[in-house]
Amino acid sequence: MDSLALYQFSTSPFCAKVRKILDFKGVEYRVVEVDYLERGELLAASGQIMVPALTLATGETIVDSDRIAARLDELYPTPTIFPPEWRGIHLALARYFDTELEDALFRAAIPDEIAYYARQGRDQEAFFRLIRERKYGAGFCDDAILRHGEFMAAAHARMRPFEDALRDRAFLLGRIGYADFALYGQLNYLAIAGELKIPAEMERLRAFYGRIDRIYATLDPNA
Ligand SMILES: N[C@@H](CCC(=O)N[C@@H](CS)C(=O)NCC(=O)O)C(=O)O
Repeated sequence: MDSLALYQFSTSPFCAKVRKILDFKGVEYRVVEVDYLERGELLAASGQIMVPALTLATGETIVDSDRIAARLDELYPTPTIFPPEWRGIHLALARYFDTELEDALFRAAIPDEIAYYARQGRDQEAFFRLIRERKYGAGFCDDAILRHGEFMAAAHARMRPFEDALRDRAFLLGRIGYADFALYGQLNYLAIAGELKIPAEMERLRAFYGRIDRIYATLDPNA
């Protein structure tokens, strides 16, 4: 049986979420890092150009992190990411992270994401800017660089309730589940530069991020 293949951009919060769910379930997979400019293999596998896309052992490829997560939980039910009775709450919280929190963190991370793509090449950076500016308007990226402090403060305000909620628990709803993986994925925006930029005073969120980040290490015999 072929191992699974995860098509990803390593900076993508939705891909980080799926990676950690696979790690949590102990499922073997290979990562296909998709070049921002050259998406032919992704297109051939999935019929579209967005990540994450996951090719299953059957050869079927699914897209969209919510759909991938639901399918993985059916195929590999233990350990579950949807604790009994809590599925709806996990999905609702994850929806908040993947929309409202994503919007704030994505803006705050623009300088780091541009620097990341600039390291891949000038064409990659230019294409990244083009895609963003087509969606958000001309000058969006340079404006986000200028307003970085303001955007970071707005992101911190959206993170604060979750820092508070982790006061006496390791995971958001007690037992680990889908919402935790979604929050981890979005916090990944603050790790694009290679250092963790969750502010030092949000020590519970920093510990939470590390707790989920290390799931891989505990499963990898070579780690
Ligand atoms: N709702 C989708 C969102 C996926 C998404 O927005 N993917 C982004 C990367 S984070 C993408 O592929 N964007 C295409 C591009 O930047 O050209 C999911 O949950 O998987």
